[in-house]
Amino acid sequence: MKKTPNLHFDSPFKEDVYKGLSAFPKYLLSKYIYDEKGDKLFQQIMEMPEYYLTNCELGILQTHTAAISDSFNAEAGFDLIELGAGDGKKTKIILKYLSDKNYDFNYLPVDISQSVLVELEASLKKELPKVKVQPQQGTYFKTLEKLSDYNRRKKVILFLGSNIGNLLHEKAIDFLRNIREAMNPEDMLFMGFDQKKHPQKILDAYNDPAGITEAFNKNLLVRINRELDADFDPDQFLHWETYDPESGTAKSFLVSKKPQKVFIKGLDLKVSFKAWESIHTEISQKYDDSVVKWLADEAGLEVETSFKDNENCYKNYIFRK
Ligand code: AVJ
Repeated sequence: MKKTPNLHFDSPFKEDVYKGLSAFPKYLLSKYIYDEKGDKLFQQIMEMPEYYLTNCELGILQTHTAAISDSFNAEAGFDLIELGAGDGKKTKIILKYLSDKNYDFNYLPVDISQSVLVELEASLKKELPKVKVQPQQGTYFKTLEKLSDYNRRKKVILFLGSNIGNLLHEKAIDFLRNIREAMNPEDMLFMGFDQKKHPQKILDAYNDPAGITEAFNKNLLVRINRELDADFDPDQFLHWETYDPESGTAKSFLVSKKPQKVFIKGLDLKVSFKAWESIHTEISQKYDDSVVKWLADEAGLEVETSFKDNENCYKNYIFRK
């Protein structure tokens, strides 16, 4: 193994890019796709006909609005905390129901991006003026920690969009354990998990002919060029998607079309690519009931119920401590 030089980085982005592109095989972390441009590309992905996840989950929330909301079982009043709220399109279905029924609750969207929260609050003020919104800018766990003291009200935590799918199982368990830590015995966790299905349908969702998913992945290179003064030529890489039906893992790569060298001035790093060498950029894990139950067991959580669409495309689970 090569010795890692004892370097000091002034940002996690720099350190992670350095590590990922010095490693073998090379990788970059998918969380860095989401700068302003990456957020826009993901919005476009959610509009694509091939990206079934959004509509499946929307359908589940529409079909089971009452059953889901009533299962929150919160006559006494509660805090609805959403991790990674985005534009709130899906959550608004639940918010409307709770608001129409005059449930006593606060909606606390948590996001790292202040501008996302400002927009969400403004749109809620217009569309659902009765809903009490308390935006929480920050990371998920810092915020959950802050909200986990015992004298607060019951918490219902939402984590939609199968966002957990970006984590390897081990990391997903850590994530669930952290949420569990923040939960009191009466609290609930409501989460979306994309399900195993026909491999072609999964591949198509991550391999659109218009090239939006390609641009989304290549945004990593564009961002490194801009923020770290590098000279990646995104056209010299192709986007490649795989799906392993055994593990349920969809995996994205950028593959170098030729031997090439890239210089990242901000890291003083020269990166060499052989022809057809890969950079792994993202995983999007697919699940079934037994895997979800195993993850929950490992994290000390219990599956209470689940809600699905007719085609078993996608499922939302309620967990308790
Ligand atoms: C936002 C992580 C749920 O993995 O399905 C969409 C991101 N990547 N198309 C996913 C994504 C490529 C998405 N998540």
